[in-house]
Amino acid sequence: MRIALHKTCLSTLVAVVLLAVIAPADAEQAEALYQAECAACHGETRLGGIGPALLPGNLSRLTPEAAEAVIRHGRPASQMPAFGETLDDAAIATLAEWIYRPPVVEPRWTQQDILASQVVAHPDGSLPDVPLFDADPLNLFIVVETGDHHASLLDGDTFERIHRFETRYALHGGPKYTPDGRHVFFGSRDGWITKYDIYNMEVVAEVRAGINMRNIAVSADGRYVMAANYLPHSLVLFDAHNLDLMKVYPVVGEDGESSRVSAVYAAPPRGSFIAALKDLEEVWEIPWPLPTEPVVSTGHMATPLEKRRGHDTPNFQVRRIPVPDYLDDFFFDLEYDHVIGASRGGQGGMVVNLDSGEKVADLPLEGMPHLGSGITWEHEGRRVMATPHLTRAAVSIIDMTDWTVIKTLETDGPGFFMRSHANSPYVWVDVFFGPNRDRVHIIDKASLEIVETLIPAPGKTAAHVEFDRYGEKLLLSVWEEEGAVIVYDGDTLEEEQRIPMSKPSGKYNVWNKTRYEEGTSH
Ligand code: DHE
Repeated sequence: MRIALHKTCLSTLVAVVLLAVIAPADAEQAEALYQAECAACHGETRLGGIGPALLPGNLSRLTPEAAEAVIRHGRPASQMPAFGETLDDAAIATLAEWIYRPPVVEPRWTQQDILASQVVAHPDGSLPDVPLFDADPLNLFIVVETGDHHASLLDGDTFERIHRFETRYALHGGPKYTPDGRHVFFGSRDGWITKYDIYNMEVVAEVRAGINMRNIAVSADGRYVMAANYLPHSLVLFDAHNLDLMKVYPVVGEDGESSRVSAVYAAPPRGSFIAALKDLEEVWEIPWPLPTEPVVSTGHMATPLEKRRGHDTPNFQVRRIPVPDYLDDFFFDLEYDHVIGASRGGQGGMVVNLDSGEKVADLPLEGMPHLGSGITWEHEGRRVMATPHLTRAAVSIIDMTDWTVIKTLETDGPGFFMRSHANSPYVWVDVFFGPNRDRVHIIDKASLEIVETLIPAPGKTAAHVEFDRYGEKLLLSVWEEEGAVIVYDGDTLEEEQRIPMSKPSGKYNVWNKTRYEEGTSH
């Protein structure tokens, strides 16, 4: 299996450049230091333990300078101690440099490792079925706080914090709810899947699916969880009840070449998981069993299917859909007929029909469209989709009936996340990168113009919005260590409340996610 340590983000690139200029540390000395000071928590082979994995691919979000600071000062609200008083500067620098080096022995994560990692604190069905709080269980928000690796459960009507709990290190991607909204699954970059019982405010089960994971998806009936990994090159299927391992899918092409998985999503109208692959020109579709009895109603997206669409692939088997390019970042139309993908080079996109496998359109989108953040709405009788770009100060708006770009809006810098709600007249897009990262643009869905630019906290990154179930109020993150979540009125755009949080990233409303509401991520 080919294990590639791909450098996809800026901080990793910085790490690589620094490695080239720092005098190489003595490997043996570094290894000995690591074993003496770090291995007890981070694992003898750097795969992680109480602490996160310390491998180059897992450290892509951390600059070497930040790694040095963490070693020196520790991490507040975690078990990471400050080594500044026991190690001298040279030893700290040696360790900080060494953890970005690829390990001599290729890291492995086998089926046995997955099985051995599973912890079931409260077996499914063992906790009470009634929420321990009064809030509307369908209007709750989960807020991920990446500063000190916690998550908060917020009442979506009063915005009071109901519970705050520790999460695994570096959660990434949206947490995924069961259709009744009772349970939520989190995925961490280190491969951990955590199942949390919202009603009882308890972590009920955990399992580690891989070493470097992208994201997870939950089937529309809430019975299965699929994990997408970069390392190893695999998809891993679990029974959602207690996170029991069901199947490991090595991601290998017909020619034997293996691939990282870009991401996996549930496609409820197809009754299947759809995974895009980063190093193979294929999309994989893996069907889950069609329900034999009515499922809990969760809006139009979970209507039980009567028959499989476009194929007769047996349950849990892989249907390979060849595509004309590698898919990095992608999105679906409302019916899940098409996948809209960005090409690996980030200089364009394409639309592929998931039934026929044919490319139906090219998208002339330069500057790394961030299609994973795309949203859609109805505009003058047509469905349009909009996407920010990661390397271009623009938002592109596309007519989904003929896949033409109907408008390119200039912004104050490249953005990361877009959000709206079926009941809101506005789309919110952040300016995530560059000097204007404290700005958020508000686009009018009817005129397709930017009508307002907010600066909620001057000099501080403002990003990622999520609406409440009614589309009336919304939450925006001040994405800083000593940050906050701001509550806005969705119509007047007035700030109503500021809740202090530790580098809050994504916010996820139970109703919007379980109903697959328009304007939010799924
Ligand atoms: Fe993400 C979602 C990929 C960097 C924060 N990000 C996703 C998803 C994908 C993705 C495929 C959808 C998964 C899902 O929700 O199930 N992200 C990538 C990248 O390829 C990229 C550019 C590089 C990488 O390092 O992986 C990347 N992402 C980042 C960040 O740097 C962010 C800003 C900070 C962080 O915590 O890593 C970041 N990504 C997020 C968040 C979501 C996300 C908060 C969920 C958004 C949502 O609203 O659903």
